[in-house]
Amino acid sequence: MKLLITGGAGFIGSHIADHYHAKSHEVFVLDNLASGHRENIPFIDEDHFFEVDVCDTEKVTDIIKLHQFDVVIHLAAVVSVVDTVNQPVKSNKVNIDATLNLLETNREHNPQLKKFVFASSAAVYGNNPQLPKTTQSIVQPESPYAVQKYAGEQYTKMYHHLYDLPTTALRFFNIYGPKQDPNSQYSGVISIMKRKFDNDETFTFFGDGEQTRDFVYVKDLVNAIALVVENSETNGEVLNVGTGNQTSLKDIFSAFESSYQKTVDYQFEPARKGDVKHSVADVTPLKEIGYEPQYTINTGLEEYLNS
Ligand code: UD2
Repeated sequence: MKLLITGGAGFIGSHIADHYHAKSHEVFVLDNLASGHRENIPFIDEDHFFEVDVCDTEKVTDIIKLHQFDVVIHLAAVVSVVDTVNQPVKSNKVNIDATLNLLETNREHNPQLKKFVFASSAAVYGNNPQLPKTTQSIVQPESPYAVQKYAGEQYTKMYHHLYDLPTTALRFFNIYGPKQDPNSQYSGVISIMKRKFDNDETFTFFGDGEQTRDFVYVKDLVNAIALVVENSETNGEVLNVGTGNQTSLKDIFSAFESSYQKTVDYQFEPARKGDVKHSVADVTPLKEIGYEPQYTINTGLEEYLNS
């Protein structure tokens, strides 16, 4: 298969690229390296790497026209909630306009397309307290990021219903694993905790540490995507990608202590504004197409912390 992964030099994209490259598929990556890193994908040669902004409609269209990809996995985005709060208009261009353009370009110029996957987010649920979160749950976007992801997934879905494009949107829950960037205070909490344990620094719990998340090891996410890519029954669907299990931050901290055989100092600060107390995905629809997470939080952390 010939695949295009937008945002393929990022944390998640590079794992997807690795998966398909290792299976001898022809993988192309499009990334402007704003938050991705070329070093994440050393196995992708220059002929398969486009250092292009996903907003550059002309270049993106030329690439699609020329290569006629079987599969497009669209991850390129402003991924930081805070960046979208600071730059709502600019991030709207990347997260909504570029998504719409990519869909449209594929509709117009790529008749052989077998699957278009869009990365949405559990952020669309906002503070809706209903658990587990199902795709039937009410959405309550509370940031430009969440609004933009919701718009992107709805366009993605609509392109199937209106134009028969083979699309699927996936709402990612809390993904963690190697190559996740811990450098912002809004990076994934597990990557932050790892850095604190590596450097013997103080970890800060925002809130009481009892908050829970559905943490997904990145390799389980890759497997979920691979299943969706092969499954035409998911066309026009929006699916959660979680594990169906929730783990508290305190339990994650204890798992780190066991793995590192030491502890680090910790402190408590008030919960972040808009923070969700509990989050867990209903993954029944994904399981119906054969998904079964291969990693528990303990085995995922073990692999991550020893990588
Ligand atoms: C996730 C997404 C975010 C958005 C949001 C929507 C990630 C990395 N972030 O945020 O983009 O989609 O879901 O709901 O997937 N925490 C600490 N100490 C720290 C860092 C975090 O206590 O140093 C807490 C944080 O306040 C939260 C929990 O850990 O209660 C998880 O934080 P996160 O930023 O990893 O993920 P989340 O679910 O808030």
